Amino acid sequence: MPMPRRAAQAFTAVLLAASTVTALSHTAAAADTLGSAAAGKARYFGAAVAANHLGESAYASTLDREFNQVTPENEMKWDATEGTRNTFTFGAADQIVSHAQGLNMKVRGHTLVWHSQLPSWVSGLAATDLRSAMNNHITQVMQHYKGKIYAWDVVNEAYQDGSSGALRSSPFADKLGSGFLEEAFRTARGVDPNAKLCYNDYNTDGVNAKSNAVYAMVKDFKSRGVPIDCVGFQSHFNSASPVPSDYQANLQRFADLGVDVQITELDIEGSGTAQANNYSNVVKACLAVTRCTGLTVWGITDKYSWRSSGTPLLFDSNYGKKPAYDATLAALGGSGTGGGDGGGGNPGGNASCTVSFTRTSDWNDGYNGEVVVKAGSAPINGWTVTLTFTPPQKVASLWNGTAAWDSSGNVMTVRAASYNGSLAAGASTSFGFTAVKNGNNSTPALGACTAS
Ligand code: 9MR
Repeated sequence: MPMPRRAAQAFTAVLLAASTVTALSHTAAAADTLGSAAAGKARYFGAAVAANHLGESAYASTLDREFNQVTPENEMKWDATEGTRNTFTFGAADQIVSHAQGLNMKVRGHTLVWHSQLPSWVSGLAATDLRSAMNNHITQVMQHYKGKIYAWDVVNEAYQDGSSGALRSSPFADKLGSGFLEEAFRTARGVDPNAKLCYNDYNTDGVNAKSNAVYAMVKDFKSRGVPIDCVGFQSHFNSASPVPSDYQANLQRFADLGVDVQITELDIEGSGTAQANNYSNVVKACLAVTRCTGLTVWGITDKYSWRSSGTPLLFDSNYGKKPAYDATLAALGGSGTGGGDGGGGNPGGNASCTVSFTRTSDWNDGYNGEVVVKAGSAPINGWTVTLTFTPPQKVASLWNGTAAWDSSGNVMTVRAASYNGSLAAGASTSFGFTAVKNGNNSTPALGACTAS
């Protein structure tokens, strides 16, 4: 039950006597971020980053806190680096690289040879000229970043979707034939022998005609000594393109060819428990494959996702951690989200819950909030709810739940208390808190409920 209003007011008055009101708990365990948890499993956990958002403090602080690898989302592509022939512009990409280097984050170079985001001057060239333009582009860009990039997507998305197993039509394939792939990789090795050289594609995440074609290419390269070190699986998932049931087996068969594999552009449309479970499965598949060396999500916040309306990422538009975040951290063996299901998932597989928020009382510089948690159509053993507060608002006390705070001090993750986590199907419980407004009267953003 909520604290009686009079008691809450008295409590608040005491707190206000002190000059600063601090939040309940900021305890940080060792592996309580994606990057540190992944490092504990000898992996990296990265994000695609856009240079033009680095000046936004919540964006940068989330990046800096959670991730230990970055991929420039657009800044290293051909149109960004060589829009005019032999005039190279690296400003935006340099910004990302120096940000990453300052924090010891790995950088994946994306991408050297791709049919998309290709300036029209390239598409207009005849074969001989195109070959020298391609090799010059690879050489100049890799030279500029030599020693700073752990892996390059040397060639991106060269194969067709569907059952043909053929190369897609592109200026490179059409004019140079399939040999352009080999040539690109050989040129790249000559420029920076220490960078890992990767092939990267989408719709190759399960065993299918397209991934079979990539598999055959890698096998051929390996047998003939053409340099290739890694294969990136983009892993853009939604209901039309779900996480394949043979995802892990597919990663493993590539690894067995003697290349590393990485999840390079992970995003999964959806929300709540379903999205969380999908993320968890992807992470577990990577961890189960020894040569799966890391995962990169294709963006930090849903706000800036290339498919924002599908809310495919781990942080919501206010940088609040989503259930998918908690599930990803748990699958990585992280400990920041507390007890929960210990990463084991819920036994029934269909546990779910919903939440609603009410301001039960309100006064000059404070209010009491109540969150009702209701189990879905199956019984649940625990629940987690995230509330994001607008600073300088602070929570002064909480009852009927256990709170943990993120490092910004604005995102409160509440788990069930020892006595109100188990709910019968359709049953409800509630927790409450007293917030001190500190001049800001916003209502906190309520995240989805995660059940276990
Ligand atoms: O996220 C990128 C988006 O901002 C660009 O507009 C788009 C242009 O093609 O590219 C997006 O990134 C793509 C990546 O470079 C390659 N794989 C598919 C990604 C999503 O479209």
